[in-house]
Amino acid sequence: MNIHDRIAAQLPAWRERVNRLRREFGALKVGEVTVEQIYGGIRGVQIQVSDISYVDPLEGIRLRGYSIPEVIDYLPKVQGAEFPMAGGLFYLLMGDTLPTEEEALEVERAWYERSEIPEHVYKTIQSFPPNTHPMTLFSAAILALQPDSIFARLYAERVFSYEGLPKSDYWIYYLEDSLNLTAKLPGIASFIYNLKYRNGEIIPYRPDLDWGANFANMIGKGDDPRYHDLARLFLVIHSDHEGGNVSAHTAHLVSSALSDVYYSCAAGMTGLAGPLHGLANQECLKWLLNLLDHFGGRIPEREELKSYLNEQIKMGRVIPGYGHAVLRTTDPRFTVQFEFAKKYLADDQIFQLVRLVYEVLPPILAQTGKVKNPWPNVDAINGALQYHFGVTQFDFYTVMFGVSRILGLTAHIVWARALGKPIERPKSLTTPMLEELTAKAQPVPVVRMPVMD
Ligand code: CMX
Repeated sequence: MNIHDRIAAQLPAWRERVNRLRREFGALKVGEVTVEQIYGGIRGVQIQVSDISYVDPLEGIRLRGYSIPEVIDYLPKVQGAEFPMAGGLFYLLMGDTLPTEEEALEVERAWYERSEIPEHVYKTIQSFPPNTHPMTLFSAAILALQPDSIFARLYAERVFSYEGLPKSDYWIYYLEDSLNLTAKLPGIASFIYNLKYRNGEIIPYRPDLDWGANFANMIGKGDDPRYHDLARLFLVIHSDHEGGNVSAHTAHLVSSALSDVYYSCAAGMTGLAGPLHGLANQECLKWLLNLLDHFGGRIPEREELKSYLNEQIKMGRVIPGYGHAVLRTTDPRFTVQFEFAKKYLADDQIFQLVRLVYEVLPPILAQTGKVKNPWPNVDAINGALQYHFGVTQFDFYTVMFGVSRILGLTAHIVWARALGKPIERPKSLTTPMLEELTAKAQPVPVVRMPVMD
């Protein structure tokens, strides 16, 4: 069944489930909000529903209910590959069903057919100054595709016309836009890479390669099947991390105004470009290289590293790649890449450093008593792997993250339209209002629990 029909088949049941909850339990309270949460990044406040994925604090991400190892195990793979095709993952995220090999290949074929990039997009990218960050180019290229939005065109033409555009059909055009956009991402990302760091060539999208392998091929890694597999792994594991992270939440919010897929994903990408979110993977490799430099290009002894890290923490430095707003364990996306590295690049110096930091840093972070999650997140290893395979330009890593993350963002926003979600509009308060409220209350300070080793 193709992806459109798969969603259409699921929709009546999903709509009924959501409608029943709203109809029968609309006034039921789900939680409460504290003053600390209002000022503290609305952390932990349950403000939305995401059925695409869920981050369990102790288990990590589940994509449509499947853990990272399950996703890698169950999704179809091309012959000889260790990791799945992104087409199958896209089908799973969108269609809420594990695809057959044929269904995954159908997405891959649709991507190939839609992969041609309009000339003006290349020109847009080329028009920026040479020192522009690749994430700016990537976001701008997505916006440059916006004039092709089918949803935006049909909405403008039909919504106030006699013919009309039923709200219940919006998702169909969002899905079309999503397929059109995701099909072009390997080409856009690789053009940015080739323009900034290689010879500026445009390598055509090949019908005999899957989406991830095409990306690898188009950045000049045509002769490296192991990197093709790493690209597949990278592009599958970064695709989604439930609905509340900055990029997913932003794209969802923007699309709630019926801004199309291009506007919404470009907005999500500008959020991903922040150092506390997607940019952390470039920061992390920079940090590892500086660390190596600090020790004169050698792997430090365990005790040396310990005292260096203790000093950094005492100075209030944030160590990139460690900690998480939701996770309270080692990120399974770190683990799967760690296993890959142990198998294929155990002797790599940067990987050895990653390994040593992983052994030494968590107890130090835990001893601070304030870091809620002392364990590595996915960014603690991403860069080390790319670096090993010659993708050494670390300001490109967030673009790769973005290529993958848009698979998740589009699934969120297609389903938001399919379930008829309205425009988001939370209410804000003023500080005097809170002061007035607290004037009548007993003090209730937040108690910070020390994190145990
Ligand atoms: N190194 C040093 N201190 C850290 C730390 C780290 N890696 N992670 C958290 N802390 C500190 C915070 O700075 C904060 O200190 P203050 O109270 O003095 O401001 C304290 O510990 C409490 O923070 P937290 O509640 O544990 O973490 P948050 O939820 O506020 O922030 C995150 C989460 C990821 C932004 C933070 O851990 C961090 O900055 N990590 C490094 C950057 C990084 O790896 N980002 C990638 C995130 C991955 C993703 O987006 O999926």
